[in-house]
Amino acid sequence: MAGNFTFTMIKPAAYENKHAGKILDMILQGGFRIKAIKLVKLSYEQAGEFYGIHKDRPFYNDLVTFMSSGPVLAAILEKENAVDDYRKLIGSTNPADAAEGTIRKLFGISVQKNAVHGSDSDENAAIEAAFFFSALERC
Ligand code: RTP
Ligand code: MG
Repeated sequence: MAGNFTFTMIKPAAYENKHAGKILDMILQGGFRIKAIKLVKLSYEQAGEFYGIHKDRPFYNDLVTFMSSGPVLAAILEKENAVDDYRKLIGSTNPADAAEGTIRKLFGISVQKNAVHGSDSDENAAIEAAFFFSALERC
């Protein structure tokens, strides 16, 4: 059965460019409920741990450097079928390939600066949510 939550981060460029309010509005209008949220400045080491699954990929160092370059707005989002529905709302990894009206199409400026992260499975949503939030911080 599909899980009922996913994890997202508004990435440093989108936050810096003042898109967080518009992105959160799209998330809420898309039927997701915010169950936890906070602004976090990751260290290089913390971002590296979060993206450990990509450590052998050529873009790993650039990705970790970028994700630790400024604050990210991290959140747990609740909805039926949350992981798949959120990936539909954000669109393809490369904003140039993302469907019209998706978050990455509207606010992404490159493959790296693609506005938001979204978990790719229920298992990773649980791991990623626990990386950022304690039980006390989750509604
Ligand atoms: P995310 O994890 O951020 O939601 O993105 P995703 O599943 O769509 O993409 P993934 O394959 O997990 O890659 C994680 C992030 O790494 C950056 N990336 N750069 N330069 C490149 O070729 C490249 N490929 C991926 C992207 O910022 C992507 O979101
Ligand atoms: Mg991914």
